[in-house]
Amino acid sequence: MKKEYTLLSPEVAHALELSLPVVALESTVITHGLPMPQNIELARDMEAKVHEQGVVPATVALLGGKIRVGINDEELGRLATTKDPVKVSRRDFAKAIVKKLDGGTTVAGTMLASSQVGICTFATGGVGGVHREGHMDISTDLQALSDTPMIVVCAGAKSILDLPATLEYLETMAVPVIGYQTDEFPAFFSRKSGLGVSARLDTPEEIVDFAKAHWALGLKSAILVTNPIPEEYSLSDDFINPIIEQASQDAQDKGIYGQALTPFLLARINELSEGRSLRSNLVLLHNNATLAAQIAKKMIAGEGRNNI
Ligand code: PSU
Ligand code: MN
Repeated sequence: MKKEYTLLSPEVAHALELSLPVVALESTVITHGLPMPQNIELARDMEAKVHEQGVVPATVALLGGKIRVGINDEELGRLATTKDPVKVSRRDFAKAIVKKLDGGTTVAGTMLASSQVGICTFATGGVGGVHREGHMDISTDLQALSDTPMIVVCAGAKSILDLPATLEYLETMAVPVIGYQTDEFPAFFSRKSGLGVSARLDTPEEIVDFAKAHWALGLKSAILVTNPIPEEYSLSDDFINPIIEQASQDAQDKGIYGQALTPFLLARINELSEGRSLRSNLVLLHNNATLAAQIAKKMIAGEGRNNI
C-alpha cells in the first residue's frame, strides 16, 4: 500500500516492526452500525479487550482522506461524530482519498487496509452477505473474503441476509467457515441458524493450524471464524425474527437499497427491539475481539510474525 495514502499509529507501527501480535478492527460499526454514544464506547471497549490479551488493536478508518491503521482516542471521537461519514468498502477508498473525507471501513475495506500492512487477524460483529431483498445485492465483504488471506472473527451473519445463499457463495469462493466450539453457523443474535459450518474447531491453536494448512496450499481466501454469541445474551428467534422481517419489509416499502440498506436494517432492528438487540450486539463484539486477540497471539507464537 502506498505510504502517502496510509498512516500507521505509533503503537501499531511499533508492534508490526517487532512482530508483536496485532488485531484489526473495523469502523463502519462506529460510523453506520451503532447509535451515539454506544458507538464510541464500543470502539473503546473492543480495543480494551484486545489490549487485555496483551495484543495491539488497530482500528482502521479514513480521516481527512488518509487511510489510518490505528487511531487515538481523540480521532475515534471525531470519527464517531463526523457529519455524513462515508461507508468505505473497496470501491470507496479512492473517493474518500481524493475528496479528503472521513469514513468508516467495512469488513472488506478493513481487510484491504490491514492486510496490506501485514496484519492477518481481524475482529468484527457480522459480515455482509447476500441480501434477501432481491436487488442482486451481494456485499463486497464476500469478495474480500475470497481473495484476502486473513483470519476474520465474526458472530456469523444476521438473518437480515439470505444465509443459505451467503454460505453457498463462500463455498464457491473457497472460504472455510469455521464454527468455534460449534457445529452450527451462528446467526449473530442467535447461536443457531439450522445451517452447518465447513469445520468445527475448538481452540485458537487449532484455528491457527487450520489457517496454515489452508494457505500452505496456495489458497488466498480468508478463514471465516464464526463465534456464537454467549448463551445468556442470545435473543430468541421468536423475539428477533419478526423484528428482522419487519425491518426487511420496511426497507422494501421505502425503496432502500445499495450501501444504505445494511445501516437502515441495523438501525430499524435497534428501534423495533427497543434497544434489546444493542446489548447483545455489544457483547458479541467484545467476545469476538477477545477471541481474535487469542488467535493473533498463537499465530505469533508459532510463526514469529503477523503474516503467515
Ligand atoms: N452487519 C452487521 N453489522 C454491521 C455491518 C454488517 O450486523 O455493522 C457492517 C459491516 O461493516 C459490514 C458492512 O462489512 O456492514 C456490510 O455492508 P454492505 O452489506 O453494504 O456491504
Ligand atoms: Mn450491498
